[in-house]
Amino acid sequence: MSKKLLFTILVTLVLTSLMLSACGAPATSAPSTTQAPAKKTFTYADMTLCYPQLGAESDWRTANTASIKETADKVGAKLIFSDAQQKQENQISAIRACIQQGVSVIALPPVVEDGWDAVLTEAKNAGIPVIIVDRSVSADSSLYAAHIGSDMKLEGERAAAEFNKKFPNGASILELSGTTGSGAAVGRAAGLRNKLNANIKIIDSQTGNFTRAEALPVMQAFLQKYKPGVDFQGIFIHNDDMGIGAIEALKAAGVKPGDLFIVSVDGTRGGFQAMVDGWFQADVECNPLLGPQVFEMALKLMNGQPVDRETLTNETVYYPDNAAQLLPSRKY
Ligand code: GZL
Repeated sequence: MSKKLLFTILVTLVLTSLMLSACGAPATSAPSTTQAPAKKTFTYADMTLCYPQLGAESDWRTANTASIKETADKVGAKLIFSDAQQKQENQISAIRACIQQGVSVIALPPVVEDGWDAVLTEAKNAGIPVIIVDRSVSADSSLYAAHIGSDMKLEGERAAAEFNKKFPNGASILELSGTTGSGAAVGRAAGLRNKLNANIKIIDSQTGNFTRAEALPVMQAFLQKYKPGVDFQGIFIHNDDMGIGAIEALKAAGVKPGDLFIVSVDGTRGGFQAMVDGWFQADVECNPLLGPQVFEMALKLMNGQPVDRETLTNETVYYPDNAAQLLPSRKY
């Protein structure tokens, strides 16, 4: 073979291979020796979930804590749990400790709406996803992955509907509100005012911080100022525990079950008993059993799967007419 022909063949081969590689030759190119490692799928056994619980102020909170702990045990995930005794600074310290520890996910039940931006930014910078649980936060939604909880404003609107139904010709009511600045109290108060008929007046509102102990003196002070049945005909109470504290003061003042139209929130066993005893005329459901949803979402976040930004619990209103029948089967 002449040198010229050999040279032409070589040049053609080189040009062809250059052209093929420029067009990203797929199938004929030799397999790469450095295949990307298969992406690991995390399981609950790989999960460490941080739950800086806000406190132990109510039966609702006790049930919420139990739901989280029982779910962690059931799925086999590691749980870092703490009780902030209703103090935001304690929740923030607990979150920072979890960030230091490099947990998989933080699930935060915020005691109040404001003041979370800095610590949520720290979690984001550490690459730890945050699920807001139960109450809401005012922080920018880019600072957390999702919210799972109740529609507190709707709960307030449902309470308003009960007063509107009971008092078509108008009335005066008191409000015993939850923790000042909490998403639950803010939402319920707003919802009540959104839907209450104009002829029903809220003549006073004080916080009982969601506890029986703090609601008792508030109700006593109300009874010093206002004559039950005369100055006011009803009370909106933001949770059953405060309602039970208020009942103690009402009893001491000689008020009888049914003298006042009382609407509470949560639907705990204590609330159901207050309906059986005739003290509450309606109890707006607020469900604390969020454990399964929280852990399911946390695992999705660990595996980079998409999650719903907002998951609101489907809830109802409970009434005295079947409270005795339902009480034995109540889960909280
Ligand atoms: C509501 C929750 C409230 C309950 C109270 O989702 O945050 O806090 O209504 C509890 O009983 O203390």
